[in-house]
Amino acid sequence: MKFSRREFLKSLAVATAVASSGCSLESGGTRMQGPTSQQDVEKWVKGVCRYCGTGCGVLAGVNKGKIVAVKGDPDCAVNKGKLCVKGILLPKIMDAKDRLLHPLIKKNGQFVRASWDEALDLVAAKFKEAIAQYGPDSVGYYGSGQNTAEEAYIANKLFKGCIGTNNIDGNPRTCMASAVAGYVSTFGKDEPMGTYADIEKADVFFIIGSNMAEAHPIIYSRIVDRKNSDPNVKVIVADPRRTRTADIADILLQFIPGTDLALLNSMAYVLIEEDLIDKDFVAKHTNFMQGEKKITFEEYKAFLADYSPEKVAEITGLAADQIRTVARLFGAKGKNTMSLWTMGLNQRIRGTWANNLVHNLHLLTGKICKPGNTPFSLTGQPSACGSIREVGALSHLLPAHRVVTNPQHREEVAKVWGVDPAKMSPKPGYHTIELFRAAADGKLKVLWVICTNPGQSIPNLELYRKGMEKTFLVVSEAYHPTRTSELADVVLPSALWMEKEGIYGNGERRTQHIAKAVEPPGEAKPDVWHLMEVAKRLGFGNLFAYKDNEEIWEEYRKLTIGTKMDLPPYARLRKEHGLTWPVPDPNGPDTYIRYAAPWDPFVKKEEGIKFYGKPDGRAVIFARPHANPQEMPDSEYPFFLSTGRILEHWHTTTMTMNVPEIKRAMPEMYVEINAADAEKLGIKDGDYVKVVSRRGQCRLKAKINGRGQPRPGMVWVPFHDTEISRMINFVTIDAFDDTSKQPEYKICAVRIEKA
Ligand SMILES: Nc1nc2c(c(=O)[nH]1)N[C@H]1C(S)=C(S)[C@@H](COP(=O)(O)OP(=O)(O)OC[C@H]3O[C@@H](n4cnc5c(=O)[nH]c(N)nc54)[C@H](O)[C@@H]3O)O[C@H]1N2
Ligand SMILES: Nc1nc2c(c(=O)[nH]1)N[C@H]1C(S)=C(S)[C@@H](COP(=O)(O)OP(=O)(O)OC[C@H]3O[C@@H](n4cnc5c(=O)[nH]c(N)nc54)[C@H](O)[C@@H]3O)O[C@H]1N2
Ligand code: SF4
Ligand SMILES: [Mo]
Repeated sequence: MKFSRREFLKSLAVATAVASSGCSLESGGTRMQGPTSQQDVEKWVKGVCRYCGTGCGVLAGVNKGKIVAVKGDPDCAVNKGKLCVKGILLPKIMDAKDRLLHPLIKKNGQFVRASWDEALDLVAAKFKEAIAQYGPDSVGYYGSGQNTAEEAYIANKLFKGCIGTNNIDGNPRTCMASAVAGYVSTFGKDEPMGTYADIEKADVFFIIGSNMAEAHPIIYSRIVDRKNSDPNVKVIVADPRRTRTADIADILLQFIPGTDLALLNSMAYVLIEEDLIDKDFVAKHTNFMQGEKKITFEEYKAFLADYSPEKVAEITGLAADQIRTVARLFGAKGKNTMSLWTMGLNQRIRGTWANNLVHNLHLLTGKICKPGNTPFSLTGQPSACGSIREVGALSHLLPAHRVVTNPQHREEVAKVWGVDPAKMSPKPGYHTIELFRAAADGKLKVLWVICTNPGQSIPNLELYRKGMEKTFLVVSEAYHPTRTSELADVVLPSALWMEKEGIYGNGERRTQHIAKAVEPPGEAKPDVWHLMEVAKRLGFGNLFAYKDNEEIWEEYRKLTIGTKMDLPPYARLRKEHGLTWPVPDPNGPDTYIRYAAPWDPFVKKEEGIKFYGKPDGRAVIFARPHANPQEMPDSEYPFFLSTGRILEHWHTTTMTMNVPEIKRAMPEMYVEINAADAEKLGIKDGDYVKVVSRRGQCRLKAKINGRGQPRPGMVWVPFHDTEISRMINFVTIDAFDDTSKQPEYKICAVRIEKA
């Protein structure tokens, strides 16, 4: 099947939005020019797109101190000059009328303008007061995969090193935590072994729980190009909802939500039954485990007996033949297979296990650590890897994949930070749901939120918004009001993308530098400055006496040396167009594939492949049973609700609703209903309906046969809308995965009522 450029553009919904914005589309399809003609540009400044984890390199065109155009960086290996609609329209987010220009303090329920000193003194006083009265664990921090690495590093050092609390978590908990737990449990180390360059080498794509056509459009465009280049390339899409991504699928597995684990185990069953496994690889490079217990291959095989395609057909709603066909494609000898997944697997109470089971398929077939063969978890935010997973800015982590519970790790970090290791807490801090629950329970006295909007994006909002109101809430934001800043006691104006310098690390281990191109408006300042000014006022000024971002980075880089996550020097990042770590020789090459010679500098030629994250160098194939989601449909709440995103918008839309072309194209969110269900309920496209759960409700327009089509019994809502009556997180559930602590945004039970 050939998929034309025209169809591709249609599938991305870029054509309409871009046409109305006056941008021009070149023949390359996604290669577009910014809103202004190039003659108006005085200089082009190198950066990275502000939005998704794809990490497209950009060049920002500056004229008279403003960013007037953005184009794809032709020298960035990720996108080679291409950008999607959000990237191209970035200049429009900069001068929006709701940019916050000066600090605000809430007095008697009203925000009033304050000076920086007044605001920062108040923040520091509240921190001091709470710490003195209730101890360091009465304060907390909630950060973001959209922070720069420097920002996250400084926050981590301030809270974990100086204040002495591990209550520092962030939105990657809602996003990547299950991927982290999956990589760490299977391979002993976080982050993918492959890179995007595997796309051009793969013959079979297994895309599960990812709508990359809308969420990672440039990666998707590379898969479209690969498919067009070779008629033998096969694409399998596994998603309970038919999405734009499925437009290029040879096989679409539209199973019952939450049944992935059964499907993945059944694929393993078929691989073994049909002798599609690589026995040599399995013997040399893997162990089998059930929980903490080592098991034999025979015991693993016995575990899989419950997952014959016939049995799993019943669980998943698929046909047994479909499962066999997909397993055969996945395991085909001599073919390269790449799996890609995102939130459909991660945002689940069995998210970690679902990740393990994808890794299993690659380990059983030996389709791993070779070009085109890789289990690749797509990262959502532009620097969830670079700033959170690598910097260790979650409540259980320390820099360079260290953990707070390990005394040696604390000691190593304390030494570089210049703090007393005895002051660092050995106990993991509150993870996201615990953090907001502690606020609701009155245990958390002060919470600082930077570069994220939890007042809209965390689940079960009714409860947690009340918590945010109760606690002393400090919000560093570029825009105001947002659904979080409206609940704040102090709002600090932040410099936005390219109004400050910083490092982002994308989903393929690529570290990239964003240069400062323009001054921030009004009194807005970089978040790193907010943090260091408060650190000074708390008496830690001597530990934060950095001259510039480069000094912060070089201190952090010390913590990566010798960890096999060695990061490159700042000076090099400024000049080059991204490097994929490890880069152990500061002037040497970057790393295409980890754990494998000849690419990984830590694996000897004679070793071939070595999973060095594990003491015995072997990865784990886990026996993990299928289990139902937390909340299953019943007679009162008969539908599965799932939630996610659409191409045009970014999360809570503080940025994308400021782009007139996008706002016009997508002004309001909706609920997708399967056509047969809608007919039964007497609902027509465009009718308003209520989506009601045990926790709350929304009133939304019904969308039938739109760009996403859920299977019968399932409805789907984008979480972008800021109007209270359409904010779907009043409806979602706050159940979370035991291991990763990631919430189950993808599944809860609802009923649909006519409204
Ligand atoms: N345009 C745009 N792009 C973005 C973002 C954005 O806001 N806007 N955000 C970025 C971020 S932070 C993230 S995390 C990524 C997310 O990227 P994705 O995960 O690709 O996007 P989602 O729409 O959240 O969910 C993906 C799919 O999961 C499916 N799904 C639901 N339930 C199940 C299930 O039980 N099993 C399986 N297998 N699939 C299921 C949904 O039907 C949906 O199509 O996108 C990134 N890119
Ligand atoms: N129902 C449902 N809910 C979800 C999800 C889902 O699939 N379904 N997905 C979850 C996932 S994967 C994610 S990643 C989260 C994302 O959720 P959030 O992180 O809460 O959403 P964003 O809109 O990205 O918030 C970023 C905020 O930072 C501000 N900002 C932008 N640049 C800067 C800056 O340089 N400095 C500062 N200080 N502020 C800045 C923006 O204006 C915006 O308010 O949502 C989660 N919530
Ligand atoms: S694919 Fe992602 S990183 Fe690339 S331009 Fe679009 S939003 Fe930006
Ligand atoms: Mo995310």
